[in-house]
Amino acid sequence: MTYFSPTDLIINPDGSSYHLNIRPEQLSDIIFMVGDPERVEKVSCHFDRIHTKIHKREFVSHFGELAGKPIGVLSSGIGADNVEIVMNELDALANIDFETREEKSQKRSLNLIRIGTSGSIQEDIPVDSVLISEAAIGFDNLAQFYAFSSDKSLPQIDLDQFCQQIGYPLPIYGAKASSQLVHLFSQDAYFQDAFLGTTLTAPGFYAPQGRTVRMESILPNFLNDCSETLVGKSKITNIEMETSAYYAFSGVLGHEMISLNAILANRKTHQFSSNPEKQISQLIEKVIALFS
Ligand code: R1P
Ligand code: URA
Repeated sequence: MTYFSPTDLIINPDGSSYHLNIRPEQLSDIIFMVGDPERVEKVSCHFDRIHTKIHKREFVSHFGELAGKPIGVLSSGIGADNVEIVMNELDALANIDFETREEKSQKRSLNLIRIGTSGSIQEDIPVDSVLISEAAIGFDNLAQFYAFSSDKSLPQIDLDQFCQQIGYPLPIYGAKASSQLVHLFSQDAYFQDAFLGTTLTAPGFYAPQGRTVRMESILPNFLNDCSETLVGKSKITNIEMETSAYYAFSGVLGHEMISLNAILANRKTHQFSSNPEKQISQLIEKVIALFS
């Protein structure tokens, strides 16, 4: 069995993981993932009981029970780089024995549900709608640090044609949602109006999402290029900042992951939601209803 040293897998003196501060026995199999630390309470207020609250940096987690099942919610803060920390530590909590620092022989698979926000890049996906990401395209550079990025046995998205046509000198990778969670959500009455789409994960909010405020982008046609160029037979539907990393790491580590997006902006029509808090609350309520 592989041994993970105290500098590869850092465990705090209280037996918790380095950044998340969660101890293995506190982890639930179902965890709602949010970006904003303040969103954690907006989710956990729907639990039947909360028994654990943890807070370190942007990583806030609450664990409790919902409909008789252990349940959790955890914030990652903004960005794929945070997701890299979150996924490594969640998986370690599930699949590494913190006493022996060795991988467990029996693997545990977590069900992770991102309740996030995003901007649409297609005119017909309006502000205040909900979008389920079936697949994600990562413009962040995380995957290239991991050997799995060249593993052809993993679910792949064929990006060759997209990369050729778009012609950007950027490393791009693709990853897919858990098909069983896509089935669960897309068949559910609460999600019957939701769009299914292909999400672009950007390594920033402004130029990497085609926004120009005072600094010019090197890619002035970014939004049009991305909204018109086909990925296989699909068009990219929306942009946010975490999903590709979640899908890539979940796929490799054997966890089930789905990313749900409250669409707050439509970049084609230049509209922004008049009540973003209401949209995210409504999405939270739908997710909670499905698990109740
Ligand atoms: C940017 O405002 C943030 O909002 C989106 C993006 O992915 C990014 O994290 O998601 P959350 O609302 O879940 O944070
Ligand atoms: N989150 C993003 O990352 N982009 C948007 O346009 C809206 C929310």
